[in-house]
Amino acid sequence: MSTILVAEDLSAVGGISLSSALSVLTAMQYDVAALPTSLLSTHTSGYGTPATVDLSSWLPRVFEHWTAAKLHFDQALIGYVGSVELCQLLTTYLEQHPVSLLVIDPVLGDLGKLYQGFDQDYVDAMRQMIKTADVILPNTTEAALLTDQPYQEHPDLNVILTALQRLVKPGAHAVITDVQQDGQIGCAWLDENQQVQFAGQPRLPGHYNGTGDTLAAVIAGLLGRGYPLDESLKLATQWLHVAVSETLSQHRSDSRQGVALGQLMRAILTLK
Ligand code: PXL
Repeated sequence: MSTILVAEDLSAVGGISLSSALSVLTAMQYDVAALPTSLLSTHTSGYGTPATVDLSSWLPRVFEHWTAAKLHFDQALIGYVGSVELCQLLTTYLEQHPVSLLVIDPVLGDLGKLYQGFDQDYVDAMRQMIKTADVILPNTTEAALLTDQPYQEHPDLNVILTALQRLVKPGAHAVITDVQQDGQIGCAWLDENQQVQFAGQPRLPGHYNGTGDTLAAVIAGLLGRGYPLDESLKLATQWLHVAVSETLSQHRSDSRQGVALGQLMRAILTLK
């Protein structure tokens, strides 16, 4: 069994981030070290201002303990972090305890806007942190913020992916996760010949919180299990389509809740 460190917020209500990643990666047969980077009563989209606990004085104690206990993680997934200081703490720990695969979802915003509580300093800290990643998974909003370009719902993929590739180390991959093309939504990346590739599924109506968090967990899980990048992105996009379809079919009364995970779990369990 592989070990994976997942560092992102634990939002008690909303079914996103760590709650979703823990389910997905456990189903994918990982031993998950679930490290909350901050505690929130809900996520920050739609419930008003959450009650939060800043964990920046706890994290160094966690890392000290893990170091003393000689713990090793095979891979890591970083999602929503929450502050510049926390980004720096995580980067330092992972520099001192390298993993064989580091996936970073540089969670900053969505639909052209920064999430509540984030500012330009935080964008700069994220730009620093992604230099250490093997794979980054921004959405189009985050891709624009990281590359300092105005947000466009339909950016020139060649231009923006090339700009993102300049922000990561050689050999690392930048993948934009919410690209819309011809009625489809999915992932875009540059292949080894610098050609734009796209893996998409028919776009279903609505906007679902936490889709990016769940997608990132699935992609990190597949890559760690040895699936090549293109196959991982195709499969992850198909499975997220299944999850969003299930969510739609539930006719939920509270649209703030993250995507349904039941059918996605079933799909994951078909993996050999
Ligand atoms: O899905 C991204 C995300 C993660 N974590 C928290 C959030 C959001 C988006 O709103 O608020 C706490």
